[in-house]
Amino acid sequence: MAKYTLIVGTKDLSSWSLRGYLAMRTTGAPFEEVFYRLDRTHPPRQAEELKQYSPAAKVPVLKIEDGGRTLTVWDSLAICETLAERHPEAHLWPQDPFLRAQARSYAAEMHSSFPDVRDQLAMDFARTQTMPTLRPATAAQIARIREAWSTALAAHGPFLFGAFSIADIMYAPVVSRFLTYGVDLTPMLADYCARIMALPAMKDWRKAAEAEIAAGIA
Ligand SMILES: N[C@@H](CCC(=O)N[C@@H](CS)C(=O)NCC(=O)O)C(=O)O
Repeated sequence: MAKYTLIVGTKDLSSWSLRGYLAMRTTGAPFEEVFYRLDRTHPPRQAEELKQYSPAAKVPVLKIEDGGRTLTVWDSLAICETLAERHPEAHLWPQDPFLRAQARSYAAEMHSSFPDVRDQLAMDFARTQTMPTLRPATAAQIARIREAWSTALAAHGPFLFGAFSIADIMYAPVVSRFLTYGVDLTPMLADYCARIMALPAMKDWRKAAEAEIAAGIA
């Protein structure tokens, strides 16, 4: 059996790590977790330290040891894709090709877009924060996310494409951000956010984020 090692950053803050973690948990496969405390006070040192895990010097990173070979996969979407391929039984993508193509569009849009939401509503998983004065670009990106979620949930539900998939994984940190900052949500979107936060893996992530805050490392 393959040995998986997932390197994740500070759980209260590392939105990309959360995606890798959710994908790993969804497979049901055992894995070892390596924690790296993100520290923005010394970027060169951090980059140097992160290079021991991947050439991109970012988390998450998935190390796979299988059949005498070792493979390093970095970038959350590549980790999701690799795990989907290695664990077809986990149905990380929808089984229907039409829905799968749409779910891929959602995941890719999330992965490549919404820079102002990331900047102004930074993930702070286990805290609540005051909503900042939103730039027009941030407000427009929030509106786009609300629209995307509403369209998918109205057509498929209870997750974006029916069963929980990589599309939901990619948006899970946005769910956390929306709740942290109190973004206005319709009842359908509020239910969706509650459903995501109730996932066992999200509850475990929250416990760890709370422990980081209590320990003064987040
Ligand atoms: N596109 C990457 C982004 C990864 C990323 O930016 N990770 C952040 C933590 S959330 C990081 O490692 N930052 C460390 C640094 O930039 O020094 C992904 O999808 O995994």
